[in-house]
Amino acid sequence: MGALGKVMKKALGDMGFNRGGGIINWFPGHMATATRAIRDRLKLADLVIEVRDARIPLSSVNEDLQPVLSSKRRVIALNKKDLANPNIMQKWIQCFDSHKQDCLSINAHSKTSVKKLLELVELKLKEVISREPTLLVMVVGVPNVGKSALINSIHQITSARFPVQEKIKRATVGPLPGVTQDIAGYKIAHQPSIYVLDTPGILVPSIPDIETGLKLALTGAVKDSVVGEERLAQYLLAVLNSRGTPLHWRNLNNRRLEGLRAEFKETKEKTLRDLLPKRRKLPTESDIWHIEDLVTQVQCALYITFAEFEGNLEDESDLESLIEEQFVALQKAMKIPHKASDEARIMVAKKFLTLFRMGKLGPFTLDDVPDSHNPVA
Ligand SMILES: Nc1nc2c(ncn2[C@@H]2O[C@H](COP(=O)(O)OP(=O)(O)OP(=O)(O)O)[C@@H](O)[C@H]2O)c(=O)[nH]1
Ligand SMILES: [Mg+2]
Repeated sequence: MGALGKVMKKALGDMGFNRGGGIINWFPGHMATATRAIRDRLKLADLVIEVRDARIPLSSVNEDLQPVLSSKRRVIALNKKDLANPNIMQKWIQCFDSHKQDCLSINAHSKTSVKKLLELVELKLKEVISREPTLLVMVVGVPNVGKSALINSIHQITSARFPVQEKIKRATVGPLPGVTQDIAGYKIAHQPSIYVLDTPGILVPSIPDIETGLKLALTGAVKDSVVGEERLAQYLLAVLNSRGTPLHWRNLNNRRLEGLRAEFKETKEKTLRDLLPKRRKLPTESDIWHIEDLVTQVQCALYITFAEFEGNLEDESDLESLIEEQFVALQKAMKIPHKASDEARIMVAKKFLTLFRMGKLGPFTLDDVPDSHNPVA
C-alpha cells in the first residue's frame, strides 16, 4: 500500500464501507427495495443504458448487477464528461472498445452529446424495433451519476419528433444522491412504443475497498456525511499531491484571467441576444470574479505549499504534514476567520470539495485505465 492508501486508512480508522461498518448507514432501506425492483424490470428490458461517472468509470460500477447487465443489450454512458480529463477519457473509451463494449462519453445537459447516444441506442435496437410493438430501455447506475438529467434530455429531444398532447413530465434532478426513489417510465416514441425507465441509483451493500468508497463519495454517489467532509478533502488533497497536480497550476492563472475576460464578454453578448427570459438568474460580473478569484487563491496556496514541500510524498507522515499545511493555507486563501478549529476546517473542506465538484480545479479523472482488468465483466 502506498502513502496515499496508508493516509486514508489511518484517517478512516476502523470505518469500513460495509453495511455494518459505517457510523452512518449509506445503504438505506430504499436501496435494497430498489435493487430488487430493478432486477425484476431488467428481465423485461430490451436495452440498458448503464450510466457511470466519467471521472470514475470503474469505481462507479455496481458489481452485483454486472452479470445481468452484461447479458443484455447494453450501452455504457460515461456521464459528466465535462468534469473528466479528456485525454484519460479517450483511453477509457479505447479500453471499452477493446472489450467490444459500446461506450460513449456524454454530458447529460448537452443535447448534441445525448443525440449521439440516442443514435447508438436506436442502432442497437434496430432488429427488435421491426418486430416488437413495445420496447423498454432502462437507465441504471449508482446514485447521482446523472440518470434523471439524461432522461430529461432524451425526453426533450424525442418529444420534438413525437409531439405529445400532455405537458412533458420531468424527472427530478438534484445535486445530492438519492433523489429518485421510484422507477418511472417516460414514453419517447410510438409505433413501436418506446419507454425509457428512470431508476433510483443503487450501490452494492458492501463497497469492496476504501478507495472505491472515497471516490464514490468525492464524486457525490455517497453522501458526504458518511465519510465526513474533512476526510474527503484530505483524500482529495492526497490524490492531487500524489499526482503533482498543484505544479500544473503554476502558469495557469494568468491564462485563466485572460480566458475569463473573453468568456465574460461572450456571456454578456449572449445575454443581450437572448430574447427569452431566463428562469435562472445569470451570474453577475462580480459573482464570476469572486469565484474565479477564489479558485486562483486556492490554486496558488496549493502550488506554493507543494513547491516548498521538502519531504517525501511516498512517506505517509510527510504527506500528512503537507496536507495539514495545505489546510491552513486554504483557510487563509478562502478568508475563513479563525473559529473553534473544527468548524473552520469543515468550512475549508466544504468549499474545497465544492470547487472540485464544479470542475473549477480543472477536469479530473480519479480512476486510472487498468492494464489488464476488464472494466466490462
Ligand atoms: N457537470 C455535470 N453535471 C451533471 C451532468 N449530468 C448531471 N449532472 C448533475 O449531477 C447531479 C445529479 O443528477 P441526477 O440526474 O439527479 O442524478 P441521478 O443519477 O438521477 O441521481 P439519483 O436519482 O440520486 O440516483 C445534478 O446536480 C445534475 O445537474 C453532466 O453531464 N455534467
Ligand atoms: Mg435520479
